Amino acid sequence: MSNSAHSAPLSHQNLLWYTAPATEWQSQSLPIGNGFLGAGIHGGLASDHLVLNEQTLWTGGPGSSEGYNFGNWPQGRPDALETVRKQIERDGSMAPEAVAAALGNLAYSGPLAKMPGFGSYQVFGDLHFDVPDTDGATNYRRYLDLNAAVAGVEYTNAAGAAIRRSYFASNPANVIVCRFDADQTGQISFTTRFASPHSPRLSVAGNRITVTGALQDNGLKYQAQLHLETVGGKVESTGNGLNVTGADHAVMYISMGTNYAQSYPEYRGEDPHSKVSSAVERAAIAGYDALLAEHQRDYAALFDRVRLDLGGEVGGDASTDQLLADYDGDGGPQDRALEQLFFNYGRYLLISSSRPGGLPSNLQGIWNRSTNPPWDADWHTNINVQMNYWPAEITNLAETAEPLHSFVRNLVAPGETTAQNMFQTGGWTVNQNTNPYGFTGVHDWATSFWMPEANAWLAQHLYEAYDFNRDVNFLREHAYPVMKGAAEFWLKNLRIDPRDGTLVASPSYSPEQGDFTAGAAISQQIIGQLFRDTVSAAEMLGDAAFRDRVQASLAQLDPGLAAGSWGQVKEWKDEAALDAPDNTHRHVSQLYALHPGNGIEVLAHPELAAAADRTLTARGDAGYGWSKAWKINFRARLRDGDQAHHMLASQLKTTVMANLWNTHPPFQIDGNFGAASGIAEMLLQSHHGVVDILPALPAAWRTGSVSGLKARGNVEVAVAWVDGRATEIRLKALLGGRLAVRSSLLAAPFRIEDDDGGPSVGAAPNPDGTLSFEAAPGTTYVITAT
Ligand code: FUC
Repeated sequence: MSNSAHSAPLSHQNLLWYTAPATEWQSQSLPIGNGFLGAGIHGGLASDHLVLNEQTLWTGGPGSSEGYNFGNWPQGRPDALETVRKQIERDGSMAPEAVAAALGNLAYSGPLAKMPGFGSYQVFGDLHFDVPDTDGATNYRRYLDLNAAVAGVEYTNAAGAAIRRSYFASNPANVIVCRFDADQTGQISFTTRFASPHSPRLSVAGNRITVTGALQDNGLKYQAQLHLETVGGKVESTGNGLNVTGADHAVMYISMGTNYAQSYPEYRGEDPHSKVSSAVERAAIAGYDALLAEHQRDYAALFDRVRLDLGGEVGGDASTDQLLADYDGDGGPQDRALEQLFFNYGRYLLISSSRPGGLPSNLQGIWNRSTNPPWDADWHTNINVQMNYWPAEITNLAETAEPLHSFVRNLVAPGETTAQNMFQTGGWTVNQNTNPYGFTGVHDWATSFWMPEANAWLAQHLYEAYDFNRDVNFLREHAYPVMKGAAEFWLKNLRIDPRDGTLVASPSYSPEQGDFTAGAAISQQIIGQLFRDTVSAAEMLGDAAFRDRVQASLAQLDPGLAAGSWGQVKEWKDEAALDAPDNTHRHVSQLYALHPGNGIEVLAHPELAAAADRTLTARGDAGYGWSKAWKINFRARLRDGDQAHHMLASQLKTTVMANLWNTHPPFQIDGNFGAASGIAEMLLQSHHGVVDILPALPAAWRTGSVSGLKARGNVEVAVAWVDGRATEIRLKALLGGRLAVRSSLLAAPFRIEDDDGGPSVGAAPNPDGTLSFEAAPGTTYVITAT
């Protein structure tokens, strides 16, 4: 990769900044996070405000005052499922309300009521820093620096001192660090004020504030500690906070914890006190500079792996809200700058909300200001939590997917009980949405309660992780048990369809519209994906007996890929009235096989690609933020760069807020991650055994470069392009073995050599235009035009 392709100043590319304090949390606050602890920073002058979060602070679950049964049916309903299946077989379909009456948890509550004991993600509290004498402040700026993972506020006070507040969330130290300083002595004065809806006890001892309590609903214990260090001035207790007057600078170390543990069935672990105490104590001993250096090493080790240059450049001194307001998609270098920033921000948000040992990133990552957040800020499993993890592997952040993998492994035990309770079969399953307490059963909301295919959709993430890293140990220990349990469930829960003798799921529901039927496209495609992946995995691991069983069912499975009357991919097996060209529903479930599945091979099956294109065109650009983000990925997989870019532009123009959070509306983080994935998929794909370079490059991205993306097979990819054509491709074969690559660069004379200038590997392209060669482990191959 020519380094000159990366000459754009990264600081410019990677800064969100504003000229006024945030006046609203969801659209303006700036998030920091270490995968466990988070803060939404407002940057107010007279009172700065941090909305504090700890990702395990959830109501519901065992011990909930509302009662809790993991969503399982309280009494056995031995005939319920069979009755629904027979009725669907007889009538062809069944209304969602009728199915919910038979299979939902209506026994617990009325229509649209929340499932008792499901709980919701809770804000930890609001920390304010009240600052005296801020009148007359000038040169105000607040920012979030994605290169450093540090947020800050800067201004000049009336005395002419330059004041700086810096905030970061350190993963290794498990603390949020706040530092206030100035370029003159004695200028730092403030009073802390902590408020929480959970009625904690607040105590102050020396320079330490301790916040302790237990959630009223489920008794979950929580604690926060803030430790203050100052130089100069004086510190006094206010009884429930600390007051600093005339200091030269002040540093605060904040840690939070609960006694939640991800362990079925109790979900309780140690009292948080000692973990929280030792985090702040160690941080105070280490001090600000050492913590910052450690934080930046930790963060850069992930963030710096990928660099994207789309030719972005900010003319003048436009702040981020200005960039967004100016954006029209065709606006040249400044629009490219926003697109780069949006991609980098997606990676920043994933690193900040999902780190090994924690829970997966939820509908809001880890950021939440409410006790009653939208959709409980839970994990929706009919696309949303999956979308959060689409960028993890391809943008070289495999570590961030660990929380999802262990979360899914932890769903197996409760999911086995649900499989028994509701389906009377083995294996495991989970439905439409889940919480940190193993909720694998069902709600009662007719149009969004049923999704047993979520077990397979989640298992796909573990297999994909293997496909990227090719670590057979990971496959054996982590992925395969989850996949096998999901496959066992489906082997027992498919029925022979009297219409054509294929195997179908029933009842089957295409999120979140229409009637229940048998064999809707999404059910069939997801189960087909699971079965194909399981066959490959079983093959690899020598589980021949299971491989044969799955293979036999796969041969009989309806693949869910039929073309309909207007050339679309049919959403339902019997074409329904809703499957019409004017249906613009946000879920495009019938294209699961295009993305994130790999059941539609666009180059090998142009007729399927055309049907997918027809479907997508009919669905249009409408939709909430996440839906637009999905469409970037679909269009990328269809190798249609201009349409993919059009959807990215549509998202940036309509469903992105000033702080660049995606909005559904309201704030929902999946669209941030879906867009980062979509941008990566425009530049690199590898889902059909070929490392496909620039498969969907839009005209708007004429010249640019990207490095550090990952392809399946454990290959790190860099590419530079000029005028829409790749000029240099670098493939680092971390594992080695047979590699196949596709690029327009291979259509003209080219050279391929290893990066030591070793001899050309020199193979001629295959008849299909791809190039394959045997890669040596750890070697980088450079392909250039001659
Ligand atoms: C799915 C979507 C909704 C929303 C919710 C959290 O059910 O259909 O639009 O995103 O998840």
